[in-house]
Amino acid sequence: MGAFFVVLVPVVVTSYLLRENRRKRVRNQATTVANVGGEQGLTKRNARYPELVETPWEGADTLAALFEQACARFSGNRFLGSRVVLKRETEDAGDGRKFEKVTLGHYEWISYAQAFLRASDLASGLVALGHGRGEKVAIFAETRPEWFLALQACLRQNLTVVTIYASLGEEALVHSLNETEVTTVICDVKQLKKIKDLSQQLTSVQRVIYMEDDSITSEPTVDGKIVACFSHVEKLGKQSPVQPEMPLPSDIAVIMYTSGSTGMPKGVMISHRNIVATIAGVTTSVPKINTKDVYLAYLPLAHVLELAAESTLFVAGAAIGYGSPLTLTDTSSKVKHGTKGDATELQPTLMTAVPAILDRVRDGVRKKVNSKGGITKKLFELAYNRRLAAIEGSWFGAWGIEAMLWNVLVFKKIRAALGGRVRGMMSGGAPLSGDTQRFINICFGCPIGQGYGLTETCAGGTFSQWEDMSVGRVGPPVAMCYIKLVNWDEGGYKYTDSPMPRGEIVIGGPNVTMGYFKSQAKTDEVYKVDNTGMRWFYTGDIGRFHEDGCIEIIDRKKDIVKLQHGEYVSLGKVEAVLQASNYVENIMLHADPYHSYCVALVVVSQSALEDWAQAANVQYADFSDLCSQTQAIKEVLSSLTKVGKQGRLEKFEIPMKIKLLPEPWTPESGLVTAALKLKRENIRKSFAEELKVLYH
Ligand SMILES: *[C@@H]1O[C@H](CO)[C@@H](O)[C@H](O)[C@H]1NC(C)=O
Ligand SMILES: *[C@@H]1O[C@H](CO)[C@@H](O)[C@H](O)[C@H]1NC(C)=O
Ligand SMILES: CC(=O)N[C@H]1CO[C@H](CO)[C@@H](O)[C@@H]1O
Repeated sequence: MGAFFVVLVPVVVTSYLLRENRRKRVRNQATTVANVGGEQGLTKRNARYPELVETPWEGADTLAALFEQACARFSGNRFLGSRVVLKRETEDAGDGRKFEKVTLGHYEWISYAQAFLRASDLASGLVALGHGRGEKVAIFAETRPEWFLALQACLRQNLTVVTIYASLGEEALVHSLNETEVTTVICDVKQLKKIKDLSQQLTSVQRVIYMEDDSITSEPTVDGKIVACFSHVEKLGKQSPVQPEMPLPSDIAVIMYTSGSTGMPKGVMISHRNIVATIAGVTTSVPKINTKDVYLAYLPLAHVLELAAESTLFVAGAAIGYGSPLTLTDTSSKVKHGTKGDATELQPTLMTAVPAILDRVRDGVRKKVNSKGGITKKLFELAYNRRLAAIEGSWFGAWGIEAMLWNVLVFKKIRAALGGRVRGMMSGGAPLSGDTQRFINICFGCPIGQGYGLTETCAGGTFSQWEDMSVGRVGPPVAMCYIKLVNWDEGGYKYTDSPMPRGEIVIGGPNVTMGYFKSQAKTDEVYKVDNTGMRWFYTGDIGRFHEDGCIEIIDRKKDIVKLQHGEYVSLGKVEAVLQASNYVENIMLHADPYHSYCVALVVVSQSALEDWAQAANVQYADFSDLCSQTQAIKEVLSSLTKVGKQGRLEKFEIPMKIKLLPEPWTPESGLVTAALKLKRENIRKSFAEELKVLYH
C-alpha cells in the first residue's frame, strides 16, 4: 500500500502541475488588443507574432511560387497518392436496392518533383490546346490528385480557376460558368455527363478536359466542344513546352462559387495574397506539420477549408493521400466487405472533417458499442467516463498510466478504424458540438483544432489551440488576421459588455478576399475598406471574447426572429441545443412573428424512433407512417422539451408543435448547403404547407 502511494502521489502532482502550467500558457498567450482603423469595436490579434503573418517564407508570395519552391525543397518526398479501382461489383441489398462496391488497390504515389513536372506539362498542354491568356478555367470534379495538379497548372500560366461545388444544381452550374466566361472545363467522368447534357447552354465553353478513370469504355464527345483527356493534355505539353507566366500576389487565383442561403451562388474572388496569407496563418496554428505527416484528403477541394488544408500540407512537405467519403473506412458503404477503406490503408496522421461527419462517426461508434451490449458496453462506458473526468480536470483521472490502460483495453480498436496513427483533426465549416468534440478527443485520443472562417475570408478567422481542451470555442485569431467585435444594437450585443465583450465578428487583414465577382452591390453590403486601406468582412455571426482571447460563436444575425410578444428567438442557437435529442437527425426551428410560439421541422433518426416504437409496442406500416403517428410526435416533442430545459432555453424558444419528416435533408435536395448548413428559405418553401398546418 505504501509503495503504491509513493508512486501515485508524484504522478498525480506532476500531472496536475503540468496541466495548470498548460492552462496558464493558454490564458497568457492567446491574443493582444490591436489598434486598427474602420468601425469602432474591440479588435484582437494573435499574440505570438508582432505583426500579421503574410507568407510562410520570404519570397513565396503567390500560390504558384509556393508550389514551385516547395516542389524543389521536398523533391524526392512522397506527395500525392491515390488508389486505383481493382474491381467494381454491384450488390443486392435484398430489398430491391442495389449498391456499388469497389475493391481498391494500395496507395500509389508521385513525388514532389514528379508533381511539378506534371503540373508544368499540363500548363503547357492547356496553351497547346488553344486556351488563351486571361481566359478562365473551371475545375469541376471530386477531390483527387488531378484536381490539385490542374489547379497548379493553371496558376503557373496566371489563369484564374473557377471552382463549383459538385452538389450545386444545374442552374447554378450554368450560371457560374457563364458569369465567369469560362472557356475550358476540367472535370471528372461523372461531371462530364452533366457538361454533356448542358452543352447547349454553356456557350462560352470551348474545351472540356476530363480526368480519366476505369469507368471509361469509349472516347467521350461533347457537342460543339473540343474534348481531350487529362493525360493527352499532359503529353501535348511535354511535346511543346511554354514559359510559365507567373502571377502577382494581387492577381485572382480562384473564383470560388459558394451556395448562398438564398438566390444564385456567388463567386468569391480569392487572390494569391489571400491564399498565401491563409497558409502562413494555418501553418502557425497546427503544431509541427512536417514531412512525416500523412494527410487523408477526401472533402471537396471546391470548399475553401479543404483547399487551405491541402495547401498548408504541401508547404510543409507532407504526403497527401486521396480518398472519398464513401470509401473512408473499412465499413464505408462503397467498400467491398473484407477489403480496406482509405484510412486503414493510408494510416494518416492528420485529417480534416466537417462536424456532420464527426457526428456520424460518433453515432457509428455508439451504435456499435450498444449493439455489442454486455461487458463490452459496460467497459466502454467506464473507460469513457474515466477519460472524460480526466480531460475535464478531475485530478485523479489525469493519471497517465490509467489512460494508457484504457487505450489498450478499449480505444485502440476504435482508433484502428482510422488507421491508428491520427495525431490531430481539423474541423470547420460549422460549429462542432461539445459532446462530439469530447467523444473524438477520447475515443481517437487526439486533439481537434476547430477553425472558424469563411470563403470570403479565405478560411481565415480563428483556430483553436491544440492544447486547449475546452469545448464550444473556436480559438483565438489566426496569425494572419484581426478579429473585431462591433456593436449590434438590435440584438443587444455590445463590445463593451462585461464580463465578455460581445458583438458581430468582423475579420480584417491580408486574408480578406476581394469581394464577389461581378457583384459590386453585394460586395459593398458586407465588405468595407477603412482609411488605412485594410479590408474588413462583416460575417453576420455574433461572437464573444473569452478572458484568454478565444472566440465563442453565440448567435447569428439574420437568424433572429421577434415573436408576437416581443421576445427574440435565435433560431441557430435553439437548434444547436435541440440537436442533443437522440431523435434529431436535423432540425429547423421556425418562428413566425405573428405568433407567440415556435414550431419545428424535425428530420428524425430512423433507428432511434424505431427502437422507441418497438419498446413502446407501437405498430406501424413503414417509417413514414410512424412519423405521422400522434404518439411518436408526442414522444419526440417531450424529448425536445427535456433537452431544451436542460440547455436552459426559455419556454418560448422550445417548439410547441413539430412535424416529423422521414426523409433526410441532403445537398442534392437543395435543403442544406454542401457544408450541410440549413438553407432556411428553401426548407420554408418546400415545407410551406406543413408549416402552415403547424401554426393552424
Ligand atoms: C495575370 O492575369 C490577369 C488577368 O488576365 C492580368 O490582369 C494580370 O496583369 C496578369 N498578371 C501578370 C503578372 O501578367
Ligand atoms: C450568360 O451571360 C450573358 C452575359 O454575359 C447573359 O446575357 C446571358 O443571359 C447569360 N446566359 C445564361 C444562360 O445565364
Ligand atoms: C488588399 C488588402 O486587404 N490589403 C491589406 C492587407 O493587409 C495589410 C496589413 O497586413 C494592409 O496594409 C493591406 O492594405
